[in-house]
Amino acid sequence: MDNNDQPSMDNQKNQQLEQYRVDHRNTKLTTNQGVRVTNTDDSLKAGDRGPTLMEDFHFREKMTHFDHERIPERVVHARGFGAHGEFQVYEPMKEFTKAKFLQDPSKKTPVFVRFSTVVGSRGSADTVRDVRGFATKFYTEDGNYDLVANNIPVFFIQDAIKFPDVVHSIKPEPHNEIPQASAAHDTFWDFVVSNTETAHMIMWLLSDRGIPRSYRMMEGFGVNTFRFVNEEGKARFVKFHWKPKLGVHSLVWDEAQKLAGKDPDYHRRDLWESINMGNFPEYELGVQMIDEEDEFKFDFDILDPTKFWPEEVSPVRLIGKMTLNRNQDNFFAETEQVAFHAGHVVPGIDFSNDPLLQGRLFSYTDTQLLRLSGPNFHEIPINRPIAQVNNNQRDGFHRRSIDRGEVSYSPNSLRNNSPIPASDEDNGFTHYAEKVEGQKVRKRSGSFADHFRQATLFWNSMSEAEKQHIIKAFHFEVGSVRDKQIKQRVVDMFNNVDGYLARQIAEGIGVNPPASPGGTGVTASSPAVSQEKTVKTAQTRKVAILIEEGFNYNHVTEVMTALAGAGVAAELISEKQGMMTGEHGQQLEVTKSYATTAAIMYDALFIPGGRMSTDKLKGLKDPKEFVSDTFFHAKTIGAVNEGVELLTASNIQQPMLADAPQDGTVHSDLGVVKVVNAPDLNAFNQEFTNAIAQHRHWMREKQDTKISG
Ligand code: HDE
Repeated sequence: MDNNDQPSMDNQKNQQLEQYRVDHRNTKLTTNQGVRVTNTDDSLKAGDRGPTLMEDFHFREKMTHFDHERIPERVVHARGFGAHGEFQVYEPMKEFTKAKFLQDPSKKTPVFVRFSTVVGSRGSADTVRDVRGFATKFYTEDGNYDLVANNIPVFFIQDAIKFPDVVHSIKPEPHNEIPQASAAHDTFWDFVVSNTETAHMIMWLLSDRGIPRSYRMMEGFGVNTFRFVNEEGKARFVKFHWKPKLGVHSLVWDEAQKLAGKDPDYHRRDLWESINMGNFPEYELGVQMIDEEDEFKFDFDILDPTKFWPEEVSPVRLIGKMTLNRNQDNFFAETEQVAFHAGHVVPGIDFSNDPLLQGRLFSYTDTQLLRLSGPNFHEIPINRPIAQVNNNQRDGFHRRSIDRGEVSYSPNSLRNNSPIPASDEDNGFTHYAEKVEGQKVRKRSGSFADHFRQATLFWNSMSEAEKQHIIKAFHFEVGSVRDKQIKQRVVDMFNNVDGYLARQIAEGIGVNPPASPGGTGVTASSPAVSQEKTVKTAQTRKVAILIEEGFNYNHVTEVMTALAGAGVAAELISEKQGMMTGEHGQQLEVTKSYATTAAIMYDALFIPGGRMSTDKLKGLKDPKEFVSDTFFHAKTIGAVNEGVELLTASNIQQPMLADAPQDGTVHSDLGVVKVVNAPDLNAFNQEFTNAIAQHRHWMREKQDTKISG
């Protein structure tokens, strides 16, 4: 689908972008100088078999532009995907901040969001285990505000000066550029065991958070501590959150790995298609606030970026909602050229002394100067504020604005000192006048010394299934390390978090269990960090329906109608694409074949009845793989009448699949929903949709399941 067919949203940013959009339909080909070109397939030659002539300006220009059309990728977060949207606050936040975009509930602030992975290069796969970036640019009337967030609330390190080190260690190793987009290698784990402050973030990264199901089902966290400042100049410490309306959901590791091969664009495709279908992703903006007077009341330092503020200690107040409702028109112009900066704040939002944040305030513009070539990238359409820009900055590569007049300095008398410094009445930015004093020291605060207690808190908060996933992730990540002493040191380091965890890690990676019982003694948990109790809905999920000639048409159409009613999309899959005839002659079009899709692309599987169809399905390899993959990935499976036989025919020996349901009653066991000879499918549809809403049936992973031949 072409974006030009999408409804455009009527906001100031969109109107501004409209001036730059170009639609080349029904136009004549020209050079960049606007000269019409008659032929672009043959270069100008001296004789039709002769050499190309230097004077072929069209050839030279076309080739030169091509030769220069790549720019450096981001040093981290290179792979990303963007979308436009709008933000609305729920109620005035005047008491806490003077930020204008947080005052008027009737006002929609345009936003552009870029989601990303951190480690992989621009062409790497979407579903790798990694932190996800979640950067939002708010085009406010007071200038651009960027909330440059991640989907994990804590960071690897406490001081920005270590950022080059941690990034060098996790990126592909420099001698052979292996492995791509992965933390599973020696240099990273060497860094981890040499820097115990990484322990907490590692727990999050190796949890299900590291492999999200969708950008639409991911939280965002500002990580660093900022300040809200109100009209009276009163400040409060603040942490920012994005909470997805669809809940927080993840893939399973096997699925994530297979997807990386079958569909490396899985997450960007999911976002693009959802927006095109009108399933606009929504996220609520949440804030945690701590009064300045309470700065030292916690058993962690609120400026330490390796700590989160547990929601049970500091509740999250939901203050507004963001809706992503328009896909970008051009990936390079928008997603690639957008430049975010944790230091882009507006009056009412200010910084804290968090030493990670302080370093970020330098790094973003610095890297963008190279990546976007010079100091004028704020003039690139996607980066332009909707607020007016007036200053005495001039010249530089690619200057677009034509600044008039002889004056480009301040103060001046020739232009009445314009542009005139803004006053409080103009809502000019005044830095929060925090009192600071101290000696210059290259030192870490003693209040940052505890590296393990919140890691234990996180571990305690995990459900049994989530804990098992973390252990398995350690087995893969650290199991991929070659150096045995690093492996041993991982076990010993994580013994500080939890003894059981460390013993389980040791068991899978061929090193000794820890020598001491381990743990921090923390027994508390923070239920909000577990995904177990997140929002559960079937909305926007995708179901695979397997059919062959002679399928039961009524089953398919009834189930598809019921699913559509619950906001679930379904796709028909068969050995071949094209029209497929049901047992009573009705036809349906199959759009996906086994060659073009796989079970990992869906949230659930449905097999309708039909004698001929089922017999054919039972004789093919791919449908059985659909059953076993869907089963092992703990996703919902539904089958009706003869369709039930495909479950038995798969190579999984499991009563849940094999048991024949009694006539007419719906049989549902850990997300395997079956019915035979029911008068209608109402009860089945209800149960099937409820099961899809569960996202996964993790208890299935605990079952003793055998595989035959
Ligand atoms: Fe970034 N980060 N970062 N970061 N970061 C960049 O800026 C940096 C950190 C985040 O979609 C870079 O333009 C330092 C935390 C996102 O364009 C760079 C430190 C968080 C994105 C940079 C951090 C983030 C970036 C690379 C301190 C979560 C992608 C390209 C140790 C709150 C933005 C660029 C996009 C990108 C530096 C830590 C989020 C090099 C020095 C913590 C989402 O400037």
